[in-house]
Amino acid sequence: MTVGVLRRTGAPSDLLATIASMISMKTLGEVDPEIKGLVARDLQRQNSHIHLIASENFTSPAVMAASSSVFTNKYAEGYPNKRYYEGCQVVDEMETLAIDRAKALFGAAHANVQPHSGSQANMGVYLSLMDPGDTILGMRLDQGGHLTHGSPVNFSGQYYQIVAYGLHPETERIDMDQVRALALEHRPKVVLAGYSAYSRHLDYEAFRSIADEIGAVLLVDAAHFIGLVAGRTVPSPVPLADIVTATTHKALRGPRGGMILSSAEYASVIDKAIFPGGQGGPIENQVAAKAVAFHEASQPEFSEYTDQIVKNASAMADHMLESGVRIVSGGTDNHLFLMDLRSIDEDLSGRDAAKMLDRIGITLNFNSIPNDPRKPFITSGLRIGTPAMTTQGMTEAEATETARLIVAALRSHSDEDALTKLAGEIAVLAAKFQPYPSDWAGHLS
Ligand code: DSN
Repeated sequence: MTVGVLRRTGAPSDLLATIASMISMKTLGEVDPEIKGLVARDLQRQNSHIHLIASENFTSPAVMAASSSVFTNKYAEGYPNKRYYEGCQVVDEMETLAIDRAKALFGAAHANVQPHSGSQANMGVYLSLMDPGDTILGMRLDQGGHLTHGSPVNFSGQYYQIVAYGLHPETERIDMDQVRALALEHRPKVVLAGYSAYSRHLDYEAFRSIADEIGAVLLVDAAHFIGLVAGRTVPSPVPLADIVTATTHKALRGPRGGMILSSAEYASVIDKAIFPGGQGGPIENQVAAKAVAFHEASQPEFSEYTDQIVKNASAMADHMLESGVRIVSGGTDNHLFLMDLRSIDEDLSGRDAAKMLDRIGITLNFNSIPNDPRKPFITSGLRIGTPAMTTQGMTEAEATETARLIVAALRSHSDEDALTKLAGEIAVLAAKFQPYPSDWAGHLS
């Protein structure tokens, strides 16, 4: 029974007050101090470290405001003007705006902004193009690919035949001769280009020509670098690929979520594969936040930001190479690179190194390197990415200094006194480049 009904039936005022409080405008701190405290602690963690996880970033308060807006209350299964629920007039306008902004930003004929994540975007594309047992040609996870590109522990490897390519053993660049040979031998329905740990440009022309040779669909998973594409810092896959999947929360600096761009030919099958094929109701508050991110990414200053991401990654990789650290594929063209820790200390694993660095104020992730002798949960590598540190305001000078601090810490990993001193230097640097004001709550109210 609602407060309004109780009021009309003359219910006592303390009962009315109790019921009304259930939908009152109390703040997070008043309702749930425990969660508020955890938010505050993570804000403090985010504000006090240097952040180098290649897939993370800091969103603007505008993105967060849309993400936590009343659109969270709306069910809108379907697409604009074709919904299974009433009351979608405003949501339709908002989702249409998000779609139009994505199409304009990336020059795509079609955009689906409903995927809850990059993995769901990839699943949607697979559902739209393949039957179980069909073949897909993608990059091996341990060579820089992604779980959804055919890992045996992922749906992609369990429902589809996977043929996997890797890096050339000498150049550590994608071996396009191998890609072509595998394509001709196995005739996959889908040729997939994309990565989560590869530091070089993809050769879209070569992938396109291989896909054309065997009549396959060319899918580019741009989750990692779609932000760099938005800023025009790296070449766009959109003109050459049939379909591009992406996330919105990495270099693009939007809310957590996914999207799919495609030519007009695939629009209808993709939309059906996302809803009703793979998902139910879209998370419209996240769609609104994606729209805000597309707007932010279309501003001229976003290109300056994405150019700086790449400059920072190059500055870090250059310093490491000069310090004698081995970098997979010899450097970087994008926002990330992989360090081979064996060039610092054969006995130091990626996992131990990452934990030690996080403890002294630098947050990144351990990562397999090509042909890694260690298991994926141990590894011999670290992945370094610069989108978040660039949002923190760092440029080449700080990127080089951060690389110096990392190498010094890794070389002194068992010397607690040296690590304590380095932690002090890192804290001073991080304090100058906090992503958010220290006196902010970390949430909207
Ligand atoms: N987890 C993402 C990454 O870190 O690259 C990929 O899904």
